[in-house]
Amino acid sequence: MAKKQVRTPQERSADPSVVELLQHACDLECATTFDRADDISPCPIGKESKCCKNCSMGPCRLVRPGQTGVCGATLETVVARNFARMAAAGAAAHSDHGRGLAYTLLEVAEGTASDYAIRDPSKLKEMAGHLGVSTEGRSLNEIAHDVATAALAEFGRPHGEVAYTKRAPEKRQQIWHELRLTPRAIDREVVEMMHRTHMGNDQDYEHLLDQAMRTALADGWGGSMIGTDISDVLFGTPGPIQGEVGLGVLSEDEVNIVLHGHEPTLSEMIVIAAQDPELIAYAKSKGAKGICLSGMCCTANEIIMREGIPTAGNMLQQELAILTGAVESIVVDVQCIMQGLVPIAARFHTEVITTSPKTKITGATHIEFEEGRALDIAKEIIRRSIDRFPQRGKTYIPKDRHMTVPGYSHEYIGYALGGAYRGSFRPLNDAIMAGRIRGVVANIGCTNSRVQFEAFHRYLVEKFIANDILVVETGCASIASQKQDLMTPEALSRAGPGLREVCETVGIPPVLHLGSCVDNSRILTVLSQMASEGGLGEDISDIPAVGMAPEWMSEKAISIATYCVASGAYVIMGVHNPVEGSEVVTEYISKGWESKVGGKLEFITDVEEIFRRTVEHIDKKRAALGLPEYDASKWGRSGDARMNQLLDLPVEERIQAIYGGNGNGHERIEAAEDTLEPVA
Ligand code: NFS
Repeated sequence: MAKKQVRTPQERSADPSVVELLQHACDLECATTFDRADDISPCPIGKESKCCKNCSMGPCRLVRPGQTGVCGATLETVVARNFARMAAAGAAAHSDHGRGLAYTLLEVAEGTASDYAIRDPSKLKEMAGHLGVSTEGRSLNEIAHDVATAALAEFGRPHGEVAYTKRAPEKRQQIWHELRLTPRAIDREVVEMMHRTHMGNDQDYEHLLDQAMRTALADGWGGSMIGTDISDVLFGTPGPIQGEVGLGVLSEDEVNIVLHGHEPTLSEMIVIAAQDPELIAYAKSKGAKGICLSGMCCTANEIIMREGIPTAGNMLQQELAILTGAVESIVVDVQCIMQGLVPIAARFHTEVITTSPKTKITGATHIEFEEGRALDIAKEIIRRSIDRFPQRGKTYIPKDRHMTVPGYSHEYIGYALGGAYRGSFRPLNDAIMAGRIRGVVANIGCTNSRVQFEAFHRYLVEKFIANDILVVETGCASIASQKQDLMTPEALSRAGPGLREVCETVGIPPVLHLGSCVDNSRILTVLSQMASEGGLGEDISDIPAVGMAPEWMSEKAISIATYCVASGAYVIMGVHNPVEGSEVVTEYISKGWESKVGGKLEFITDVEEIFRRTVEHIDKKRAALGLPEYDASKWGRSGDARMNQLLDLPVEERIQAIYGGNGNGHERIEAAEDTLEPVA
């Protein structure tokens, strides 16, 4: 038998601070997800999705040409069913998160969750407009009550269609209607997907995969969008804010509490509780200098963009945070939480605290969160964490912290581009039309211990901006870029000349942080607004843009990819192709979906190929719109960079450079004066 290959820390990670901690883990003989990935080779049959275990006549492994399952299911059916179930699970996770927030809003309106408040009334009114709730002469609480009720009804509405789908461009809505892809109710699509993939139902791969699109659309334009909107209503719509990222944000002399998971309801309360003078004094009484909160994964995105709380890291850094020995507690709610946290925490003084009624982990402490007692529970969690501080042993915190400016909601992008009264995407469309910005990439999704940590994110994002492609990011991908200093004004020195000019003019970095993974719905909104603005076609599929998740791992990423495709986007995913077992299905989700909905999904594992195909697609879309060919040499002669160069020149030369050689400013004024009639 071939010996298992064990990767070196350098082969496992492109992030030097992670390499350092992986070396530390080796010294401590502490196994992490990277060790487990080396230890368990992926099942070759499952990896290609050639296994069906949807009934007890199986599991059936379809490994010979033409082989079918015991029921007669073909390879295409099995592969399509497996993929469709992944999309349904992802859609369920995001949407249930959205539903949780809708219940919180309802409690706020009813006065049973008094620790929360409505922080963005205008967003609430905007939601009311989308959901058909009247606002005229009504109190905020009355509106919030009806908005929450209407949002909850979207999950199980018996008739009609998911209301937020009307936020898509007209043309997109028509495509969905013609193909019967418009989701009817959020839960209904997930349930129907599970029903259809049960033994003995839908056995046509195209039909199954089309329902996967409808289910995913119920996520993107339903559950996730509701999640984003209500988070903004309750906790504030994000705007740019300065923060810090990296495991180095953990404090040597304060109580470290890492907030990990997804839903902002708990984390926002802990942020408030951590400022309580009594608790700070209590921390000091235990020998600590104070309380240091940091975020992990999507919770990190939620609290850095609204509260400026530093981000410790992304998905694959959760175990490593504990390995620093400096973490008193890691407080988790739902999603992307590794069970591996518990045995690692047992080696240190760290307590793993689960808080969601939906998630318990054997060996962790469970303190169940209730919206009605939110602040009290948050204080209890902090107190417990402080109690652990005196048990802290030797620490090993990497010196890795980076400045960042996250928090670009679509509202803020519109404001940055057009100002408070004329918020607009016009300047962005114009910049793309002129070719200053070649196109847009949405780089999203996870990190994955099967591939070198962050290697693809780091390489691709840097290369995109150098080629004048604006990058927007969410989730763990965004944390990778923040650790690479790509979300700062200084990052403009790494951008191409055209992109740099635009970013300098409007004052944005070349890589924009749009939030957590449910906030991919913000990307749908940005794309819809760009399509409606004019000049870039009439639909999302016309825009020179590509979505990607080069290091994806979760089913949520499959749902996101599928709703982006169904919304008209080209989406590239890395790591491996989960439908590899069937060439027919692989072809269908690419060329088949493209001819049907204008978007396509491809799995590409070569980083250069991802770059090449992205640029090819962007340039193809530019050509289809009749836009000028991208030419970097045309740009870089305006904006702050140009002004700085000009300031070094003598005045005459400066004027010459600004107004051009043939007819400079002075000459033009003189020529104009010659044409004037002398004054009598
Ligand atoms: Ni998104 Fe957020 Fe990260 Fe992947 Fe998990 S944290 S919801 S799924 S791993 S990006």
